[in-house]
Amino acid sequence: MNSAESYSADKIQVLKGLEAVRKRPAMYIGDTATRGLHHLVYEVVDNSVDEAMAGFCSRIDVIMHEDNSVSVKDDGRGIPVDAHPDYDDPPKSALEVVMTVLHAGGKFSKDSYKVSGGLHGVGVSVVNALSEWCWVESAREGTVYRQSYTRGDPDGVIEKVGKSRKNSTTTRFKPDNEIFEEVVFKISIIEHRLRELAFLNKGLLITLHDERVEGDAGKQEFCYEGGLVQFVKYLDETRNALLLKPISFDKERDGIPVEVAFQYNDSYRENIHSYVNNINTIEGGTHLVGFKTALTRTLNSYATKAKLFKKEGFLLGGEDCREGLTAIISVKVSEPQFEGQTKTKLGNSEVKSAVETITGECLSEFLEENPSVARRVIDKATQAFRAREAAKKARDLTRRKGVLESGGLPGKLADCSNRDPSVTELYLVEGDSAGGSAKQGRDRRFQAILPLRGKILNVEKARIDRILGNEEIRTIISAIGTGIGTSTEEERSLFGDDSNGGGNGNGGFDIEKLRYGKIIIMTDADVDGAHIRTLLLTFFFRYMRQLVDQGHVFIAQPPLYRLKRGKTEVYVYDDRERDRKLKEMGGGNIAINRYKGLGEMNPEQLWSTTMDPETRTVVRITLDDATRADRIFSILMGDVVEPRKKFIEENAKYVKNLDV
Ligand code: 0RA
Repeated sequence: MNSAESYSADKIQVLKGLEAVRKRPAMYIGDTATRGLHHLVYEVVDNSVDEAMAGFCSRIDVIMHEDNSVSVKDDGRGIPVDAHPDYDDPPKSALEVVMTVLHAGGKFSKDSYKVSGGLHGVGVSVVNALSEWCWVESAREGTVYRQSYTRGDPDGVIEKVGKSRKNSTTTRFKPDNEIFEEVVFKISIIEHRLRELAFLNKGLLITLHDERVEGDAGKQEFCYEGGLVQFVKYLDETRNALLLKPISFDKERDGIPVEVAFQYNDSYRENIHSYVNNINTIEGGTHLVGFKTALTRTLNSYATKAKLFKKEGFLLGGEDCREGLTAIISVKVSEPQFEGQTKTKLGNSEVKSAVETITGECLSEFLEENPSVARRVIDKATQAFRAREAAKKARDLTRRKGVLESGGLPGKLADCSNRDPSVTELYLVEGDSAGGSAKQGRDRRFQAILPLRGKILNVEKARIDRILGNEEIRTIISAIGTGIGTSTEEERSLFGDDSNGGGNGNGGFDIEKLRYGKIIIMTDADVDGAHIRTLLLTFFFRYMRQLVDQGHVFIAQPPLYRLKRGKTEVYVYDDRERDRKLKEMGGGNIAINRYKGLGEMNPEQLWSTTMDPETRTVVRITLDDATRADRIFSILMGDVVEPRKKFIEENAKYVKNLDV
């Protein structure tokens, strides 16, 4: 899609120096924890994907090396090495400028790339600055050039190091442990992003080799000729599809390429993911609004014309048309404006009409040509409409009872005295007996306790009316105070701002009404506990998504063992720590007490091991990744058994810390 016009170094714009990056890394990559660490890889890979989007690269090879360095090789044109016109004293190659000058890169110059990844696009110089060491090899016109760097500074000038018949770029870097809290890459995170990129760029081959794993087990390949259609199938692997195959189209309008694929399944949830220049727009935006508007309008006008509605003048609502919908919308925009809290909401208004027009035209054509498919979709949406009416009645009932309003706090809740959510905490505790201990052990000034009896409803398998009919869930909702919304970010974006979860007409989610800044899930360290935890997380993810997004949800970490010798008592939180401590204590005469449930601890023990902010550990739940989380929840909570078995087997070793 790009002109093959020869590059000249002066297209690279120079904005700023690099020192700032090492001083304030979080400004550039978000944080210096797991998320930021993995951003480094995304940044480097995105540059290669840009080269692929420009039509010059068909293969990207990513290797996680044993020393925790990463290399990324692509078969594109190679980074130019000619002298950069802005640097003559001393002279610098374009490659050196790309690697050492902040915000330098062809991608920032409008005409050298038609589109480019905007969000991760902080520039590969940021990766260089945050690496203990880094090197780049660019193979161009037969020669391999190389330059290496230490913490962003060149070790020397660019050198010719060999010959190559093919052009390519290879970047290898090792994240600096002076900067990052965590320098070990998680293959599952990298793998997810590479797969996503392969789905979004059909035909592009991306390989991943984890050299930390022996043999072929560490090797994977991602390449999807079917692109978004395969992406939708992948997301819906655990669901029952309604249509034989996803509906899809791929068209350009006003210079904006638009790709869409979607399928309906027999669930009640809407699952739409949108992308701009390969970046997941978590907060949605104009492309999404364009799609939704066109979907609702086109289904209604088709059904009306085909006389599929019984009552004249009847119209389906937007959410009816999206019940059980899984969709991917991917657009390429040359100058994307990102807005919103996390800068993942597309603002360009011209994109709305491009997506809306294309979706409208292509979908009505498809419906005309496939009347039986059309009827199925309309039937599904009509059923959704009826269920929504039933839910409204159920909700009015519960609202009359006052459960969803603030003020009517549940009787089981032992509230705290402080009202300031910046300090208050709500413990959701498994079982009445542990709940009792927690109530006695807590600091009642800022810690509230809500005991939960048994398992809460699996919201993944229930429609909203049943969910609201569930006693345990209603109690949780009223204790937290925010109300609920539909879970999807898209829904929020449709309602314009983040204060309204909206959508199901269930009163909406209002973060301002949050009564506790920390919602802490405290369950037993056994299978049932893990299940209850997952049920609660699923509920928060689907119906109080902002709580999760904004980091309000935590998991308590109760100890697994108490080791006791004489008067010395030590609590340990996993088997490894137990063995280490046993060794430290010198073996012999140590009583090992395994806690099967929270209920086995007395109030003081529970306080000191699990609830005292001075000494406890709580794990914050983060959802970096909506598609990954969605898949994991649907695998764990959905109907189809096989993928769940497989997932649990594969992840058995991580079950203690299932981070989604
Ligand atoms: C600007 C111009 C040209 C290549 C690239 C950027 C380029 C950058 C990266 C980063 C990773 N892989 C890359 N591959 C290419 C070349 C222009 C030309 O040869 O005419």
